[in-house]
Amino acid sequence: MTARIIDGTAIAAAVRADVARQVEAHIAAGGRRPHLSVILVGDDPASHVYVRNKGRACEEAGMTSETIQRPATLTQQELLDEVARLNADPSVSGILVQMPLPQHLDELAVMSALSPKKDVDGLSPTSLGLLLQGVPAFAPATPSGVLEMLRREGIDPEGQRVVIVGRSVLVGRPLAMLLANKAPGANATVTLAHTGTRDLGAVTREADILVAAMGRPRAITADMVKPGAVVIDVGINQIDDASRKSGKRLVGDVDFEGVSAVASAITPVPGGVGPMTIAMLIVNTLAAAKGL
Ligand code: L34
Repeated sequence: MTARIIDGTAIAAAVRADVARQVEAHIAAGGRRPHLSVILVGDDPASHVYVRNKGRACEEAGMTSETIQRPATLTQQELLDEVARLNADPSVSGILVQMPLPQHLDELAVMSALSPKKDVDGLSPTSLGLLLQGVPAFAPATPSGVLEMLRREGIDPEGQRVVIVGRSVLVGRPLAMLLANKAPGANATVTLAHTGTRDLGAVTREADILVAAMGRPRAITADMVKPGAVVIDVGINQIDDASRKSGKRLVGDVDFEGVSAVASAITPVPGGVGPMTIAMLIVNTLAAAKGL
């Protein structure tokens, strides 16, 4: 079998086009133009690329955005003050603090400081708590991007066995909650595996839908995948590649070449889940502007 490639770039473009239409309708109805404020601390090159892509997606969807860049030497108090200022600014619809933060900053304290009404990233304890309760609030962008991608591809997780490898707060944990929800496009039987799982291959081979999100380059190999499974690769890892001009290239947590020969459908890296993350961020930003 040769897997169908799920085109995240195209699906994300369709989502963003839908948002752009809804933004114009919202403004035509007298609403305020949505505005996203992104806080970017330090000079991690990958974070700069992602944040630039987020700003561009806002503009293309008819939203405004600003990136507040601060040096890695920023203090915890300065960061909390910045968040408080944005919380209080009525022209700001949504706030995102790009992760990871430099070591000396407390990510949980920062996420806790976000107004739940502006937490378009869905990472505050309130948003994550509501997600655990099964109450609709802002869901984190990468997990909701995975669900939206499956929905638009006609892959229904209902009743299926989903194995997620990776338990991060950004992806694995919230994705497990979303997929286990008794809701259309979810209602799956979810296993949350991780780097401590004994005989990981035996667990992943149970999956009808396998999600790789543990941040280990090409760790999911063909022998770990049930023939015909759908494979969603959330990983983004930079590896050395002497054949490239840059000397580097991006790979996922899945060995794409090998697994493509076994799976029925697979997401590529780049061009898979990454663009969906950005598309769902602007979905959430519009919802925040509407006061949802
Ligand atoms: N607060 N921090 C917060 N929210 C998030 O949702 C994120 N994430 C993750 C890292 N930190 C965060 C992102 O924005 C990962 N992430 C993200 C966003 C976009 C892309 C990748 C990761 C993306 O656009 N990926 C492109 C390739 C980009 C490149 O050339 O490097 C892709 O096609 O996969």
